[in-house]
Amino acid sequence: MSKSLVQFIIEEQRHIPGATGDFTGLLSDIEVACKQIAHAVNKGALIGVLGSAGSENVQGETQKKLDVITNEIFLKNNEWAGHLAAMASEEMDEIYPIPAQYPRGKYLLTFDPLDGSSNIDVNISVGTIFSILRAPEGVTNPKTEDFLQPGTKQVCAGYALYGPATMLVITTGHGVNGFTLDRDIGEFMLTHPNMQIPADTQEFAINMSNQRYWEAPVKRYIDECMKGKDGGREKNFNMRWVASMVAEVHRILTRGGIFMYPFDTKEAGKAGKLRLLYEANPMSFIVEQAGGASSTGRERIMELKPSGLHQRVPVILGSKNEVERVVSYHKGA
Ligand code: P6P
Repeated sequence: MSKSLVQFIIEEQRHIPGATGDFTGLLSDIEVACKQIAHAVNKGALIGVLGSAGSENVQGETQKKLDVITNEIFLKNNEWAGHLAAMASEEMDEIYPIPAQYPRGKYLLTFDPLDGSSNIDVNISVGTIFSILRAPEGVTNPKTEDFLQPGTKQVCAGYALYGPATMLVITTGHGVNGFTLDRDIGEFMLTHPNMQIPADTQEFAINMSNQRYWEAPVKRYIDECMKGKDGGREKNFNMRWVASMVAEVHRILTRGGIFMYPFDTKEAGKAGKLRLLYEANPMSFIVEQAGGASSTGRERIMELKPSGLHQRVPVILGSKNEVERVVSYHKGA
């Protein structure tokens, strides 16, 4: 019988000097939220949760009913236990301070409750992404700027993938471990210990329809992948694009690959599509902990000082040797 997530977290906690169980409690609350989201996503049309909510989020994107429902699930499961001082979500303009009727704790939680939700109505895998930061010392009434910490300050990052199997993948800075939901007992069980990304790959993931908007280094890299051995690379490449970052990252953790949502000139003022605090940073922490790399093309994503709660950044992550090749093309440009 493999280890449950709860047992794994408690055993992990023993490595953390001075651990009070606070962090373990927070991760357990997040786990329950992901189980409830898995249920809602799995039921889909049967419980009338598909389709548009008829509203827009801070990103100006039309919200799906499940965007709103899953955001509520995350808030309700994580606001009451006293582990958090505040939360921030892709689906909310402002931060969410823990309501006065609940105790406050020392952590901050950022999350994208349903990433890739444009896929939900066509039954393609979607996911939840979360990141845990410490509130600045002594801060019990956090402001937005208390969330604006570089990715290197994360104490934990993870995602839930609602696919053929529901999985939870997490890192606390000691490697990456994957758990599969056993619906018969309602527990996430350790099935993918110590996940590692191969340093090399033959698979790239990018939205090719944006090709005319890319910068020269990205155009060069993708052109070489497309030409393979006929264009100077030592191998031929395959392409994937699920339009669900969680699914792409999980594939890369499982068999290698490079995922790119680079800077493009498609919309003025948008540095990229993906959000730093609750997409790029948590996924970068996980990828780096699995031996991969994650860059904007010019800088290590985890070292960026965030300028805003919903800041977007270019993302190039995955197999170390391919990410480093793309970075070298940017240096040479
Ligand atoms: P496009 C989903 O909306 C998301 O944020 C990521 O999960 C995904 O990788 C990307 O956007 C897809 O973007 O432009 O291909 O729809």
